Parts: sequence; C-alpha cells; structure tokens
Amino acid sequence: MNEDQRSLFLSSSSHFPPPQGVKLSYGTSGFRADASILQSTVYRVGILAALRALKTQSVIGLMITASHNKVSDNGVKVADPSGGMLSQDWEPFADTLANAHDPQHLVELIAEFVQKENITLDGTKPVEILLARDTRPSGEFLLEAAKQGIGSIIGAVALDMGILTTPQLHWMVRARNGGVKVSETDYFKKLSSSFRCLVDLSPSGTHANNVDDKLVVDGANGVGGEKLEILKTMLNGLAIEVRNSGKEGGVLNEGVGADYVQKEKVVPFSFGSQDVGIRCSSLDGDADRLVYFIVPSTSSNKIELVDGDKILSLFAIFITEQLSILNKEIDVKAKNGYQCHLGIVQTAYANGASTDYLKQLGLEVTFTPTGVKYLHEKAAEYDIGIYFEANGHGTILFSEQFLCWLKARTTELSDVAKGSEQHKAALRLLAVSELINQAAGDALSGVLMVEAILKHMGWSIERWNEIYEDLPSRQLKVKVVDRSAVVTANAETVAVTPPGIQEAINAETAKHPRGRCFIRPSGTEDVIRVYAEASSQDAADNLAQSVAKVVDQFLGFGSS
Ligand code: G16
Repeated sequence: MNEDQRSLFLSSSSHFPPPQGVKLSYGTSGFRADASILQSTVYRVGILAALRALKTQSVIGLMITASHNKVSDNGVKVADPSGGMLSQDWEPFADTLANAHDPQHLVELIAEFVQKENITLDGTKPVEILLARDTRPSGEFLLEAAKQGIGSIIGAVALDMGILTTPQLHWMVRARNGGVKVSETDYFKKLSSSFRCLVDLSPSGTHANNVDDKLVVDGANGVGGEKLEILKTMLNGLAIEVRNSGKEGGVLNEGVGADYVQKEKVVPFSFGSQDVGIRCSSLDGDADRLVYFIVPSTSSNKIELVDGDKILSLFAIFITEQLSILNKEIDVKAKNGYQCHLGIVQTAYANGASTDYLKQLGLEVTFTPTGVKYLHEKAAEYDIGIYFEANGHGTILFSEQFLCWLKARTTELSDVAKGSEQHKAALRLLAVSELINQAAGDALSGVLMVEAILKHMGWSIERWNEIYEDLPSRQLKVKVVDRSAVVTANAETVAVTPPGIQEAINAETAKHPRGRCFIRPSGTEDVIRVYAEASSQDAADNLAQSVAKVVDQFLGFGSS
C-alpha cells in the first residue's frame, strides 16, 4: 500500500471511531445493531465493498437495511458480483475490520489483507459499488458513512441508487455484471412483462377463481409498499391494494410486516373482518420476504398463515407440472433431451408437514442452516433449485445450461409443434426464469409468481392452503447473557454447546406426540430462538415454553 493510500485511510477513518465495548459480527445477513452505533461499521463495510470490487474486478452492492428489525435498528450487507450474498470466506475479514479499535490498527489490517488477496490499490482499474438503502430515517447518515469508506479507496467509485428494496439492489448488481446497465424502471418492466407472459400462457378457463378479485398487500410500512404502488400501475389483470405503505404514518415493522404475521399469526394493523374471503399477503421491511394469509370469518384476530413453505410447495407443483409436460414428449436420453435435476432446499424451520408433502411428490429435499446465503448456495447446485425459508425468504434458481437448452428447444421446434403443450411448458419455464429474481429472494417478484400460478391452476387461496395441513408450531425468543454460547450442528437441529442443553431439550420434546424442537442463536437480533412443533397447538406452545425455560436456566441472566 503506497503512502498516499495509507494517509487517506488514516485521515478518513479518524472521523469514524468504533463504538466502545461492542463486538460486531457479520451475522445471518450482514451487520445489524442499533443505528446510533453503526456509523463506523458502515464506513468500514464501504471499504470492504470497495476491496471486494477491486479483487473481483466487478460491480459490488452495498445495502443499508435491517429488514424485519425494529425501526431504531439498522444494518449493512454486501452483494457479490453474482448478486448473491458476500462470499463467506470474506466474512472473517469483515468481522476483523468492523472491530478494529483505532485507525492505525485498521490500516494495518487492510494492508495485510490487500497483500494476502493480491489486490492492487493504484487506481488503474476503477470499479463501481452500487449503494442503496431502505426507508429507515437512519439510512441517510449511514449512507454518507458508506460513501466515505468507498471514497477512501483510490479507484473505487460509489453510485448512489437511492431508496430500493434489498432484492432490487441484488438484481441490479447481477444485471450490471452481466453487461446490462439497468435502472429501477428496467426492473419494473421486466417483472410486469414476464408476469404478463406467464398469465397469457395459462390454460384457458382456469382464471375463474381469482381473476377479478383483488390481492391486498401489507407493505410493513417500508420500502416494499412504496415500490409495489409503482409496480401495480404496470400490471394488467391483477388488482392490488397496498396497505401499510408507510405513507399513512405507521411505524416500520410495528404490528405489521411478514415477520410479525408469520411469528404472531395475527392480522397486521389495518386488516380485519373486511378482509374475510380476500387474498392477503405481507412483505417485510425491505421486501425480501413474503407470506400470504387468510382472515377467517371469526371475531378473533388470528389468521390462517400461508407461509414460505406453502409458497415453495406451490412453486414446486407448478415447476414439476411443466417439467413433466416437457418430458412426456422428449426422450431424455436422445441427443436433444435433457434430464433436469430439480432440488428443493429448506431449513429446520420448515414445517414437518411441508417436507412430508414435498417428499410425497417425489421431490429431492435437502436442508441447510438458516440464512439465504446457505440455501442459495445449495439451490445453485441444481438445474432448477427452489429454496424457501418458512419466514418467506426464497426464490427459484435456474442453471445456465438448462436455460440454454430450454431456449434452444423453443426455437428448434417446428411450426406445427409451436403452440403445443410442450412448447408452452418450455415458454412458461423461461417466463418464470425472467420473473423470479435469480439474485435473491424477492417479495415483489414472489407475489407476481404466486398470482400467476394461482391463475394458471384456477386455485383460490383456500384451495392452495389445503394442499397440506401445517403441524402446529410456536416460535419464541429468549434474551441471554451471550448468545454465541450456543453452537449448533446438523443444519441447526442439534445444540452442541453448552454441554447438556441438547439432552434437556430432548427430554422436553419426548413428552409431546410428534414433538420436534431446536434452538439457535439469531444472526440478526441479540436472542436465542426456540422453534417447537407438535401434534396440537397447546403441545407446541408448552414445548416451546419449557425449552425457553431450559435456555434461560443454562444461559439466562440468573444462570451464572
Ligand atoms: C435474515 C436472513 C434470513 C434469515 C433471517 C432470520 O433475514 O436473510 O435468511 O432467515 O435473517 O435470521 P435470524 O433468525 O438469524 O435472526 P432478514 O429478512 O432479516 O434479512
């Protein structure tokens, strides 16, 4: 590192002293904490993103959001050249960088890393970093810190893309690295045109159940509601009403949003008896999660949740149907044939009934730890990989090889075969690959995908919800002294430490028919999460409560 670069670092980093007595870690989805202590972290992630761009000689993304967390929190994460999450082998460096105690230490760490990674810091090959933030008020000053971090690396240029959903930024990074300089308008155009294409390919006569009725969407008082208001004006054949768009003065994620709806299983603010019989859905604070729900015709505020597992199952049914139409007329062993490897990826949070259902469909199901960074990586191993977390994070990935084959099939077919069922199935799969965000789980593209499939099947939300019945479940969170004391294995189904805790969980679980329970440290909040499932709601509630007590005994504030 030359002297100019060194002194640039020293002077700019002195404006961003790290918070005292706090240890930050690049968790499930980047750094998250109270916004008031994040300036130095975001500044340092700006440096990290710039180094990543120089290393890969690609466009990198930096998103300022804390997604489902309360409005006083904020966070920051990096999008890699593929549009996916930051490569996991850079996470330890992110941690070290964020926790460096003074400018001198920071400069030494960077110099060492730059040398190890063979990164050239002479400005001869300039790179771009796309910046975006969600609607949190703290995003504004944190964005400035990110710009300063990027500006402290010679040759790194920050491009402020404004307020975006997290998946929009991931999508833009991916597209730009594919050589297309896209804008937000291109994103909306792509979604609306591929949705139209998919709907136009629906079998005639299947629209009856839902074509004329509307979808009501809870925007979590965040960026997703705002963007959906724009997108809906570009859609034909789908009426969307957005509530909790943030304009009505509601607070982000407070009594609203996908996380609230999924965890509490109650109606979000501004929903109620007027919504009985209507399809409802909920986005989270940065619009990368989506759940649907039904308001039952009772006086309680409970809902019937149609969660990420059901969305996954709906997608799997549709994709399987298209593949079987294709395969019916193709000899997969022939020269022009293709044996498409379809895989499903879930986490331990997946309701047991969903996994049973998917396996009954003959599908290959694998599990990873929580966090889209793990699911995405696994799903990318298939020709078509469908991944979803129960909380509504997920997407469908297509391999380049399979897409090339599909494109060739649609053009190769004789004029007679064009318009055949086989041709339509290939076109539908291509439309899905355009509509669904290949970079990250995206609630906006997810909504359109669900709506297009329901139209295709002629299904109401009730019919969709009936594909299987969820096992009753309960999630709780427990505040502990140090959440890192819990280390898990086997896709988070077993707690390896502290010693003895798994045996205590097993003993509680054994008391309940069809009981299943696990604990894990959250990567986005300072808590231990407890998930319990059992044959009745009371049993699931009791199991979760008793395991929360176990956690408190082992790790709570009175434990030491
Ligand atoms: C992030 C991750 C998700 C994960 C969620 C919950 O979501 O992107 O994959 O499921 O955190 O994480 P935890 O249970 O570790 O707190 P989001 O929507 O908050 O970005």
